[in-house]
Amino acid sequence: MKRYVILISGRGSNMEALLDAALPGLCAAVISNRPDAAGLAAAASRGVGAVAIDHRGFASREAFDAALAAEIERHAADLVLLAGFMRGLTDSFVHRYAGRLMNIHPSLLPAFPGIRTHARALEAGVRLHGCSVHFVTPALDGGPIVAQAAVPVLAGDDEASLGRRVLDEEHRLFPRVARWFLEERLHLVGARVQLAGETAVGGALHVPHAL
Ligand code: NHR
Ligand code: GAR
Repeated sequence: MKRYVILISGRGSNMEALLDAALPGLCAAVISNRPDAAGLAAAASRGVGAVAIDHRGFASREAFDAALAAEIERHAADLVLLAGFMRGLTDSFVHRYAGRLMNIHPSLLPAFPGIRTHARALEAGVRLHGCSVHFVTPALDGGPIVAQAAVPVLAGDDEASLGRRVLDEEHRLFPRVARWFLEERLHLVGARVQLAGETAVGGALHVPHAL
């Protein structure tokens, strides 16, 4: 059975969706860079080890990332999932976990990397918004995209209503992708994502409901 760890910074609803999905792997730990992250208690209540490594206690990004990697190594993780993790990671950390480090981002990348994605989608007037799971590379939110889920932007949407619709899809998408990886169907080959045994999906906008 493969082992995975989840990195969070806050609420942890994506982490809860992963833990509740009965994935074919062992969640060895949940690690937060913020000691006050609500998700730490939610992990502990599910019997998963919860660890805080406060980034403010380190003199540099390199030193924080080294401590983070040491903790991940302690758990012998095969897969590292960023679920609302809000610290940019150094190139050396990203290279160490190349091909086994994935992030869920609340936009249809490459549109709206970075923060305030829902507000920026509304300002831009896009009719479709959503979320993306990508392998992490040094370029922030720029790594190879594995899967996306789209939602319509509705008349009268505000940041909260649109964000809620996207978050519901995040909770479906990330466990689905994590399962592919744990089943050894998903691989990063160079800069290309390979998914074995994918079912052909016809027509438009059947993602994620037809996955
Ligand atoms: N690291 C690398 N190298 N590459 C990516 O693609 C990464 C990453 C680390 C995190 C998640 C990401 C997102 O989904 C992620 C992707 C935070 C920042 C950031 O700049 C950037 C991207 C993401 C998350 N954070 C500030 C920083 O100074 C801190 C903000 C805060 O603490 O609130 O690191 O969007
Ligand atoms: C999620 O919407 C996630 O996609 C986003 O933060 C939220 C975390 O919620 N991630 C980023 O914006 C990364 N920069 P959660 O803690 O309840 O999973």
